[in-house]
Amino acid sequence: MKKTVVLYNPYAVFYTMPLALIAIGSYLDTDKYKIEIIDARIEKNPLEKIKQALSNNGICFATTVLTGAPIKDAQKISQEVKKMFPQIPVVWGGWHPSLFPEQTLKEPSIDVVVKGQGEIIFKELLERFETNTSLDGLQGISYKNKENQVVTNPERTMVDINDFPAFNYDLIDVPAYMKLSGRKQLDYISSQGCRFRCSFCADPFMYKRGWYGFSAERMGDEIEALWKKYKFEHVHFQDETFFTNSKRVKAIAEEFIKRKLPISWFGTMRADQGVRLDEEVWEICKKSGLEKVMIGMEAGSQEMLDYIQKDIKLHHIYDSAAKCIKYDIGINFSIIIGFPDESEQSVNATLAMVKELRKMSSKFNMGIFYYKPYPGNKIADELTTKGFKFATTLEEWSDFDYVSTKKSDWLSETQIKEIENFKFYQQLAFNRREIPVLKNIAKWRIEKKMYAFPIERKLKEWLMPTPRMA
Ligand code: B12
Ligand code: SF4
Repeated sequence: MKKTVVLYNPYAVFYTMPLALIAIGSYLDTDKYKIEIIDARIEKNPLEKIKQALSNNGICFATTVLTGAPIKDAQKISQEVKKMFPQIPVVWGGWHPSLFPEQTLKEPSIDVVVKGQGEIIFKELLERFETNTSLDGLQGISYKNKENQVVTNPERTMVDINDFPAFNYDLIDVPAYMKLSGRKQLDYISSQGCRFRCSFCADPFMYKRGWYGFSAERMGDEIEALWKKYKFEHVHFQDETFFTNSKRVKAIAEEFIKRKLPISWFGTMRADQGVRLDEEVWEICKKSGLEKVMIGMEAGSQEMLDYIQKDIKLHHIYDSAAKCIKYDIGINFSIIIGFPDESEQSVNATLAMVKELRKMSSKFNMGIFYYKPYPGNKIADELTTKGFKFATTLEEWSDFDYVSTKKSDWLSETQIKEIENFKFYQQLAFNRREIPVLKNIAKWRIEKKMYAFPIERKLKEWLMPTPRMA
């Protein structure tokens, strides 16, 4: 009889497909295991489903955990599972536990933490559970031994993701995600890791600046087969840096064209990558359906870009924006304000650049976030030596909110108030679907920095409250 492995996705506000769980589930032998992905965003009563699944020869309960609110849900569910099935091991994997394995294991219900790329480690872990063998020496995990002491095994080196089988999307209810996200979209991850070294980002710690991407041919085969099955209209590449290898990008676009796939697609791009991309590649990408890219602009002052080791120049951002306009491609820019000791001039320069970019195209959107120190990088190390106190428990990390508008350690209340007004009015001023008279008032407000009596803002917020992100 097959053993049941439950893979749990904690509650979150967006409906992206649970790719991490699909990745580790697809690597397991389905002749040996019944794999049940249970997603709190989809199931009405996830705990009941978990109970039913684990009652059927359950061998392991595993969950993927991002920092912030998902911790709360994952912790609560792990405690319930441990209460119901004390003999079944509880495993945590993903970004948060990989960065904080020892802290995570302080939670009594968690037995094992898988660090970094999980496919091979998880398969080997299950084999140890099945044969009831000690976890001694299993690379890439931290765990509690029989004496309840935390043991940290050596790290595992990342392997080429081309060695892994195709994602088995049958493990999830694909149409349910499409319905909830409001678009017939397929989430797909074509590469893992990132070669860059931005000093605020956890990726260099997680994947040690390694990067592997699927071959274009493999992606052509997989995406065509998936399209025949699900007839999606858009592919959202969830990679950290999709445009890392321009030859690969060109070949992928050619695969889509060759197979006549009637799809649009989205990918993540660094501003310098956009500048290095040949005109021919831009053209082919557009022809193959490239609809939008996401560019981590981060800051609008060279001083800050250098401080965060973004390794780009301001003109790269404008030059990539110009290319996107030329080929009628949208951009979601991501901006971070309030880095440690960031000067008022730097903050103002960033806001001014956001305004300039917004004026360039109605297809440009701006996501403006406040810097929140997060370990696993150079800035955090520097802050630690200066005495900055990071969260030390799962409970504290579960309250961590990357997108909070309430607090920033390096911005005054007045600055935050102005930035919040700016965020609201730049949306209103440049969104295509807004009422013209409101757009004009908003343009005047951001130009003059006149944010007194923000009645339009209050009205909009009352009519359309924004959902909390974490
Ligand atoms: C999709 C996504 C989301 C989805 C989450 C979907 C879900 N499952 O619930 C949504 C939109 C909800 C989301 C939200 C956020 N996200 Co997000 N997100 C991503 C994204 C783009 C893709 C994740 C993914 O599926 N990757 C593909 C899989 C295959 O890779 P993986 O996750 O690394 O998984 C591998 C290993 O980690 C491991 N593994 C993972 N889980 C498990 C579980 C087990 C049991 C095992 C054994 C192994 C294992 O094995 C996997 C295969 O090798 C990543 C960037 C990226 N490319 O990874 C950012 C990323 C994870 N997000 C990030 C951030 C900052 C956020 C937000 C804070 C953004 C914001 N401003 O709001 C929020 C907040 C999260 C929250 N607190 O609610 C950061 C890191 C966050 C962190 N430290 O936890 C990332 C890395 C982006 C970045 N570079 O900054 N996100
Ligand atoms: S911010 Fe982007 S480019 Fe920089 S290290 Fe992180 S994933 Fe790579």
